[in-house]
Amino acid sequence: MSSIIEDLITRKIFNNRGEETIEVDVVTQSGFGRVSAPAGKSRGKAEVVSYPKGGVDQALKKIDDLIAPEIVGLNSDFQEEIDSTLHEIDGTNDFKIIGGNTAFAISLANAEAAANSHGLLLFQFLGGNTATTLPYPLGNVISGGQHTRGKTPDIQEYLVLPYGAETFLEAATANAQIHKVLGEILRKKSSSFNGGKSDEGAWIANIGNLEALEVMCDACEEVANELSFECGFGIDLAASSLWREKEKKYVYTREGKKRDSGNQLEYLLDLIENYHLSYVEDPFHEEDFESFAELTEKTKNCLICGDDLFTTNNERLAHGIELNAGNSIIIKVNQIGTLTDALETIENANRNGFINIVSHRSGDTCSWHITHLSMAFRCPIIKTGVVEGARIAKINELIRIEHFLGNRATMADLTVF
Ligand code: 2PG
Ligand code: MG
Repeated sequence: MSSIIEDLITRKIFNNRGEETIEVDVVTQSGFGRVSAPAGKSRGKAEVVSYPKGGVDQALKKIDDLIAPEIVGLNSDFQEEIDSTLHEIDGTNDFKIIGGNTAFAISLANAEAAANSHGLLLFQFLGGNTATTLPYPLGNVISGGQHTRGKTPDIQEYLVLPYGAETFLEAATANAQIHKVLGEILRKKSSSFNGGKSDEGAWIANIGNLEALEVMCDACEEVANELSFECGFGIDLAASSLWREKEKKYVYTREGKKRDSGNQLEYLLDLIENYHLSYVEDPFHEEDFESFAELTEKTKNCLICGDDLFTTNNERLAHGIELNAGNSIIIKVNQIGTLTDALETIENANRNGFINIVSHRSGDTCSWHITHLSMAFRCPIIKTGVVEGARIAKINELIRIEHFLGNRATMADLTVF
């Protein structure tokens, strides 16, 4: 059994939006790993650069010319060495030479190849025998903002979080049912609703921000009563996309309102209280750590989560921890590049009581690897949609893991609610 890397095989494939993306196979003497990279639409400014100039084609060329000669022959068991080699080859602090998505695909495919070389599943290899806790699925069911066009809510995502479920399968069932019930409610509500869905499989409907929250309440209550457990919900405002720096205001086009930071804070406090929100992601723009801190201080039993704010970057998280800016963080490995970089951030979050939420991207493939990361690194929540192929690939993988673990499987502890 050997984990020595024999080959890197690369190709261009497509994500769920039909955009080109990179796929990497890492072949060891006795194992194999395959990973393709996701893509964001509402991207944080501090994210690493996805591809070098010239896009996926250039990234593939860089692998052949620069990366494969350095990586082939190394031992895939030593993830940190693989990842630091990628940093050395690139030489910049934002992966602009080889591309963050190139680093992401090689780094994760390497981890899978190492696991496979040892005859282990990825989550067992990275997390050991005690990695038996499944995350709760946080799933987008109504889309708005930059993920849609036309007359839709200003808020980018309305998400369900069935934190009362006792198994992952129950939780996934609740999310799928809420999605279905919402579709029925929206159909009855408006004759213009045509069943359209966003990249993430969430409904696209001609409704306002508050109206969307009302229908979320109704659908969650109906399904919670039917299944006899609590189903919470929340929102991702992706507020950087609402923020106009010149005016220093959040512009809500659909609502016809503008809010300065103070008004935004009041608005959010009202929403959290009136709709009992369990989750609020990116409530302020990506440089406003102070407002994140104020909102966190003034709310209870609600996750205040930084996505564009932190961009999985440990330095940005460290700043957030200092200020108490939030209590949870979105982990998207391709925002930072390698598994080692992401793990550093995850561990820092854990040490400081921030909840880690491993996440898909709006542009994604059927790669299921983030599910194994959520298990291995004990992340209590995974944000990965409810329906649509790239989302279902991940949901189904967690159902398989739960089945595989049998009575050793437990659900994460979400005592925050
Ligand atoms: C987000 C994500 C995923 P994107 O803002 O959380 O839902 O969107 O992948 O477009 O950055
Ligand atoms: Mg987000």
